[in-house]
Amino acid sequence: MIPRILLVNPPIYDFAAYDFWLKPYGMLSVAGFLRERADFKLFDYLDRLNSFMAGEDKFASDEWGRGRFHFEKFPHPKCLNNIPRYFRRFGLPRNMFRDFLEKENPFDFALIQTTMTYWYNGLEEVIEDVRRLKPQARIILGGNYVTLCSEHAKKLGADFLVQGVNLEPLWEYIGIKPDLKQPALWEAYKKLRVGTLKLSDGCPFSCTYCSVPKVYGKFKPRDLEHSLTELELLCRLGVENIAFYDDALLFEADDVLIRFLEEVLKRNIKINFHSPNALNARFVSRDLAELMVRAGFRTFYLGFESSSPQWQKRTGSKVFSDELAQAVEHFLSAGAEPANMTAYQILGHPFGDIQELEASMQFVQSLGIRGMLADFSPIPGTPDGDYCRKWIDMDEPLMHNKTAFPIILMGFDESNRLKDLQRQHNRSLQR
Ligand code: B12
Ligand code: SF4
Repeated sequence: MIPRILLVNPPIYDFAAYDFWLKPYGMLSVAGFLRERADFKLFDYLDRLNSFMAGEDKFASDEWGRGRFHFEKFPHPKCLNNIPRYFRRFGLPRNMFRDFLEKENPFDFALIQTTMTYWYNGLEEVIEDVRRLKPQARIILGGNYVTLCSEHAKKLGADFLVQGVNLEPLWEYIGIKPDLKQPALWEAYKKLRVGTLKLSDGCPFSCTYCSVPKVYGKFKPRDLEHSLTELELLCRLGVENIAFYDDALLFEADDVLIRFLEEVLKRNIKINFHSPNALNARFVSRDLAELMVRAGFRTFYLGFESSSPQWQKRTGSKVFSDELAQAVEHFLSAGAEPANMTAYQILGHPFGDIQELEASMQFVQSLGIRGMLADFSPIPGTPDGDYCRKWIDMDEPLMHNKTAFPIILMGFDESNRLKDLQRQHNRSLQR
């Protein structure tokens, strides 16, 4: 008998959450390596195609597969009491999971995806239910929260934590040999329209607000054949939109993205690609932009953060303003829709005094594309995150909340004023 493994993507407790191509890709990758060596059942609280949310207009997907989650209002956690926004629980109702567990046979293991550090309330809920209704299952957590807040995660009562990207201890713990050639276990979904891919790990930059360089080390391309196998599987399952989860998708493009996209064209694969995790404008050449548009890229998110040269240099020099302008020009002349191009700018960064955010917003507007204020989440173990100990208790992951931190730093009114200004800029582009 092969072991039975439960896979859970937990609900989100937060002020805001939106299905911006969110998938538990880390957990599905691990499950894929164990394909046919275990019997899997998936419960994804954030699956908008689940019959509970599917069919309701308010949860319908937009043209690129994004949409709203079901939510219930929930009391604020004590430490976030002063944040004047509704606190909510997003995802399928808790009793659906309990009913599901009651009907299932015992599990040997329960794998639970962890994502943002400040989303651990969802894990507590899942762990409590699994412990009560499936006490035989050994609970395993992996992903970003466990990696960045391992001491905190140890207190949640799981049996085993997978920190970082080394999976050897996991294989040893569960006693199954993986097949690392296998694609992620996407077929665990009954119905799937959105998938994710990652062609590489790590990033060559060292931005002072980011955890990626420390967690992943040197930039490393993933095996191209493996990515193509995942792509083919997603196509067979009927996926229409794919979001890349790479941190540096355009780095060493000749060896990574270009080879991948050339195969997409050669195999005549028609799918929409998206880059929610910020492209680096520095690497966008005319030819690369043209290839990306031709191969199916439809939305383009560019990491910009600030037009202030002083801020750019102080935080790692990942991109300068002229590079953003050049990239936008290349994408536009390749045929990208300006309405589908967005530059991210950090809101509530601790060096906000030198960020010149309003000038940055104006600069982005002058390029004819949308801007999006990305609320700053302080991350433990990064220089900027550690600097934030001045204002908040960084050992309490709820305080890393991206909605909360800008309000704590600059006040509710100022944070709202800047968000309104960004909305005005974006509206003026539509005229
Ligand atoms: C994709 C991504 C997103 C996606 C959403 C992902 C999702 N499903 O929710 C988008 C683009 C929407 C996003 C948004 C944001 N993100 Co983000 N994002 C990431 C990214 C690139 C990958 C996360 C991920 O899915 N990893 C899982 C897979 C893909 O990684 P992997 O290496 O293959 O995983 C291996 C191991 O880790 C392990 N593993 C992973 N998961 C699991 C699970 C189990 C059970 C097991 C056993 C093993 C295991 O096995 C895998 C085998 O290869 C990370 C950076 C990074 N590289 O980790 C940042 C990261 C998580 N994001 C971050 C930030 C700051 C944000 C934003 C706040 C940015 C902003 N200001 O808008 C927002 C917040 C959104 C919100 N609603 O609150 C921070 C973390 C912040 C925090 N406090 O936790 C990170 C770490 C980047 C950084 N700057 O350092 N993000
Ligand atoms: S370029 Fe992006 S992924 Fe790389 S260190 Fe900077 S913020 Fe992190």
